[in-house]
Amino acid sequence: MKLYYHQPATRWTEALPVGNGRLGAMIYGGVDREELQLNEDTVWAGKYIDRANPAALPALPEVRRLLFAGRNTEATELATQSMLGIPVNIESYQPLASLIITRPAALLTGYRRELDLRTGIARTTFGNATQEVFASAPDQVIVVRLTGQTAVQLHFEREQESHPLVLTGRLGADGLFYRAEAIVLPVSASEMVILIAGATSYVSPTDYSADPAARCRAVLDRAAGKTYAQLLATHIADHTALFDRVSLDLGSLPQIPTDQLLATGTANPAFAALYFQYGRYLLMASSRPGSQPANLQGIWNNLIKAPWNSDYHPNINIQMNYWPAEVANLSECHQPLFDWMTACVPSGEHMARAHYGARGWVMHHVSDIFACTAPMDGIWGVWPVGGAWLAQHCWEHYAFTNDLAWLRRQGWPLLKGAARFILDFLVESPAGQLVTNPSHSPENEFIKPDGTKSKFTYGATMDLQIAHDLLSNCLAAIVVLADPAEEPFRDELQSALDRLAPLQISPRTGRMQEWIEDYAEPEPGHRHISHLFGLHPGRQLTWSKTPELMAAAQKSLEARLAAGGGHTGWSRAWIVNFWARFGDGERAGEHLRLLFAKSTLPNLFDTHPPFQIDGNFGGCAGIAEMLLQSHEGFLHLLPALPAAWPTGTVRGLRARGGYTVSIAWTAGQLTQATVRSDSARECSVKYRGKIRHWELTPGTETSIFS
Ligand code: FUC
Repeated sequence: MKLYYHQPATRWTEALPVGNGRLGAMIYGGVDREELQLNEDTVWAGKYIDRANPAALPALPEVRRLLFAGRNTEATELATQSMLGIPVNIESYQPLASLIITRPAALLTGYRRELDLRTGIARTTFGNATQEVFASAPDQVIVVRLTGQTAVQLHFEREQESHPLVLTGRLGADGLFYRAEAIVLPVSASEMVILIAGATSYVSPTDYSADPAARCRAVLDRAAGKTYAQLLATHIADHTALFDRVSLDLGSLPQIPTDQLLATGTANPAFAALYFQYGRYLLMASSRPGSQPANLQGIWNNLIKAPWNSDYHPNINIQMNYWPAEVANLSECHQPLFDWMTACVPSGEHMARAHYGARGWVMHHVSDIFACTAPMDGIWGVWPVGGAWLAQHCWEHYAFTNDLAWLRRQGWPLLKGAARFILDFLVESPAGQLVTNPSHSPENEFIKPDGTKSKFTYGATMDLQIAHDLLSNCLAAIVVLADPAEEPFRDELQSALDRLAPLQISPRTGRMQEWIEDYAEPEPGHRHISHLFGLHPGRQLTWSKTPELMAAAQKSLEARLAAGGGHTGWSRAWIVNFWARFGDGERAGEHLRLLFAKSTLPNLFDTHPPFQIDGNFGGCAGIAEMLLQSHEGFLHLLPALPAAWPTGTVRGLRARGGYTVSIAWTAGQLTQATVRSDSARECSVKYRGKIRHWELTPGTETSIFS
């Protein structure tokens, strides 16, 4: 469970990440000049802006009429003029600073740098010098210990400027204040401990009143009162308490450095186990209770203007970040997503009223820590179902944890607000069915029979699947909430669900239709495979309940792949999850290998290109999905095991219903499985087509199939 190298990083994508959810560092492992590139998750330019466009609501009926009449080009023009947020762009998540350590050049003999995923410690050794770095979640500082080194000098750098051990600034004329501060605790002539703190004035999307200096001082004072051994022990206890919940053994890797392994060893099944655990590590490092949710780069960004602003993209990317959270037994790492969603609700309610005259809260395809909920960027931003998709995570969190108190307090208000918006937003189509209008199949384009191209439509398949998912999840939530006051709302949900436009199979191609009409596509290998949402991450499509739609969905995926699909890291990772849900271990495994071979950087970060962390998380979730599924109301063991993984053991995966599951197999055959339930007294388990029922004692591990 280590990444290691025989040379320092020369590029940022070779450096090794540590993080405590809020603070992160990319460690180059330099000898004479070391750089710890630092991030703090609220160092984000911009502020809350009321982006509501007063022209939007008056234009809505006409935009809808034009789209229903097939006048997509005119609808696009009108919506581009009147329905986008003002202004139309957000600003970038930024680096905090870099801590530069200069030391007399040493020989590179015996040089090694490594990241130990199990302990969360990045260690560099050369000659008799060592450097250890970790980001402590309990102590909220980054800790560096240097031994065997003298005449070490430290300074901060930001935007090519050098600063002493306190660096302060402001993100633009009226943006957040930020501060990085380091203190040095000499231990001996050749040993020192450096504590690094970072903070901004950010409190919430609209409150920037915190004092970064006081914040840094508080954590530094507290940490400086502890010895290195105490800081280390607290960190390791915290880190391993999460990390050690799951183990995955798919064999052993050759003892070669990670860059060589990436070049020659990704077909080894044990590489998938390393990638899986790295995904868990990255989620722990970029999303912890109290932090912001993981953005497009987790928390690691060295650019003042990052690709896509390193933002939150709720049309796949931020959701993908959280796909492993529950199944990979890191449920508390999911919490920052919910807190951010809750913080976005006031802005989302305002936008729902202002742009659509609707109740509830809306979110479009771009957001930030300032609760941006407006349609952004361009016409493809007029996609008002991002919040509805995000709300799926609330139901999943409940389904995996059975945490009814959490559902009442936070999950249900989010779900209900998202559903209220969708209920009001749905309109009757000319065919008399409920559809979204306006709508997109995210970022994809179609060709109309008259040869014109458009992105803008009504009732795109993904919207219908998201609406189905949200309304069904709300109905399920109402059952467990058992609150008679929700009965009128339940009726509203049910009648909308009954009237939703159905999913369609193209008579022309036999594929799942991506749009309400059977359009042709200019880019048939498009990276978004949105019309398969109901397969994954949704649960609408399964072989047992919807075999025809499943067969059509499989044809859609095959057509995407035949046209070169899966060329971005996250797209490839989604494909792994799709094949796992189809129960096709061979193709899931094949695309996993392609993810490793084509979309993985030297430090095992996923590349879009460029670096984007969603593929790491999507790949991690896909590996879990190959070993255990639970979306059909039963545990499904080894639903998509590739022949290339003949023997293995996984311990500690989580399943819906509050189960913890361990599975062992040999020569492709299940040899042992155990289930422990939090509270349920029984479970249904499927293996190779047979479902069996088992009685359980809550809190006790029960062997099944043995
Ligand atoms: C969506 C994707 C892009 C990229 C961006 C951050 O817009 O279509 O590929 O991942 O998010």
